[in-house]
Amino acid sequence: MTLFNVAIGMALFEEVSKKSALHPKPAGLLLNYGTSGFRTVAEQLDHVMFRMGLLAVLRSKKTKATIGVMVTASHNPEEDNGIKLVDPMGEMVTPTWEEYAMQVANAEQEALLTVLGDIMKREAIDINQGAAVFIGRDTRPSSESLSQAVLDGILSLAGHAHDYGVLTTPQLHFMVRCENTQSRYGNPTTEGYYQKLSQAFVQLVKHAPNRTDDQKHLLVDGANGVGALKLREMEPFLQKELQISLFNKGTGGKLNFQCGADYVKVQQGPPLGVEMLVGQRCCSFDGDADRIVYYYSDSEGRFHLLDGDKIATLISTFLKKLVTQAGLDLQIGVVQTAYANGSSTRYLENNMKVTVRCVETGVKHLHHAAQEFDIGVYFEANGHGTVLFSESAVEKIQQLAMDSSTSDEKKSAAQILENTVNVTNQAVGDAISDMLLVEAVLAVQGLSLQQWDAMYTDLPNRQRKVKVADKSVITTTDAERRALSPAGLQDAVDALVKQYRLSRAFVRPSGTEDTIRVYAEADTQENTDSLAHEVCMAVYRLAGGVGEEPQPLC
Ligand code: G16
Repeated sequence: MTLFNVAIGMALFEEVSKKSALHPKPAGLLLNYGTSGFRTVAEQLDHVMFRMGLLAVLRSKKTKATIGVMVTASHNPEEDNGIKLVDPMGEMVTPTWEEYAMQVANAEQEALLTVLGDIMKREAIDINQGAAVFIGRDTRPSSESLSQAVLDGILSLAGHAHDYGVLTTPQLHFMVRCENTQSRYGNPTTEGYYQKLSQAFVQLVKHAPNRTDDQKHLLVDGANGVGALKLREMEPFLQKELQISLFNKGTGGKLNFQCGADYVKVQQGPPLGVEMLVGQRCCSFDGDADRIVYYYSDSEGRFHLLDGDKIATLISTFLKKLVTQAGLDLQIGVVQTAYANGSSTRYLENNMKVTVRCVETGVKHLHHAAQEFDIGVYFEANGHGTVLFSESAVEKIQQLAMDSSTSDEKKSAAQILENTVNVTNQAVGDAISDMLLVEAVLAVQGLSLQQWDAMYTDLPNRQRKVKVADKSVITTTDAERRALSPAGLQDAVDALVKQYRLSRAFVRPSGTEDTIRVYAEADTQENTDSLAHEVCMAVYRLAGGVGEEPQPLC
């Protein structure tokens, strides 16, 4: 290092030291970089935000690319908040840097500069390298001041910041990807996002010219979050090809409270505030619009949920048909987690004959696994997912779409595939993009919601939570399908599962909430609920349950 560099480094670190005193860390507070970043009550996060601003600058210097920082706690209640770091292609930050994030966030005040210096040394970061960071935030009351703390962190290390203000999480991921591909992926503006996705959507629905107004009509529950705002902004770009009735717009109700994708998925019932008619197509976003689930109620008042598994099945079936019709040699794979309904996995493997992989919970794991296919469809059952098209797959599709010597049938399939690529936010799961994709797939195939639902029948399933003193006592293996500790827990789960037909259950610590999650499925809802309750009791007894014992569902 030259003397000049040392001088610059010292001046910067002096500034960091001065500014970090304005964002002090509560002594002894330790936080985990969980499934999707740091997440806890907003009051505990100011120092984390400032420090993630610093880390984002280092990551930007290291990658020589623009990095993203999103202030959101997604599906969590309004009083929580959190932060997600976004890598250059719009994907979640790489695991080594999650480790650094924890070291930086958890360093006591006086140790912060040493920790930063160590990371710079280990990663051979050049202090003179420029740095750029994009910031976005959701609509939580705490998000504005927390994103200001991120900005302070970036500026104190002399990084260049572009603060987009309120954005959906997937929009921020999109901006980062656009910027780092020199706009080949799209323009890094909200308008660029609306234009790219809606143009592709409008092209796709041209293949379904006779859609009625009813078929164009969709009810959307915005979870009282940013998705509602952004969907309103996007509507004019859709040229009336989608007519949206928007509920839970954030004008009165509380974020994610009795509404939104997580609520609908877990409760297996409609959100508050949506006026559904029999058979009407409805969907719910979550608080930062990175998840979506569909649903309707039938003439007997029964609620039907079409979750991430059903979305993955719909999309992969569509893609497989098109790839075959186009005569392209592209391998399609579907990536799921342990939460995937057993029926969906069986349908994909046995009927659709596509490769299915199961990975740990967390988009970062799914995204990575999906990259191994020419076309990788990944969805968590909770509605978080997207489709990844490899560069060579996109090239083959584009060439065929322009090939004047090919048959009309092949060309048309390739053109539909090309627009499918463009309507998809390949950076990350995106409720708005997924909604447009599902709407287009239904339209092009002339499928009703009921026909989609009938592709396979979900096994009854139940998700529950158990509060324990220390969630880290539960560790898991085999894509979180088996518990390694505490001793005896997995044996207890195995013994319970054996008592039911078509049954399966697992337990895992949540990476976004302070709780243990329990999943069960079996032949009937009654048996599923009974199994889920017994597994909750086993967790409570063997993993240090606190508070009231889990109660059976009535
Ligand atoms: C985040 C992750 C998802 C994960 C969910 C729940 O979603 O991005 O991949 O499924 O948390 O994780 P856990 O069960 O570990 O709490 P979101 O929408 O909250 O960002």
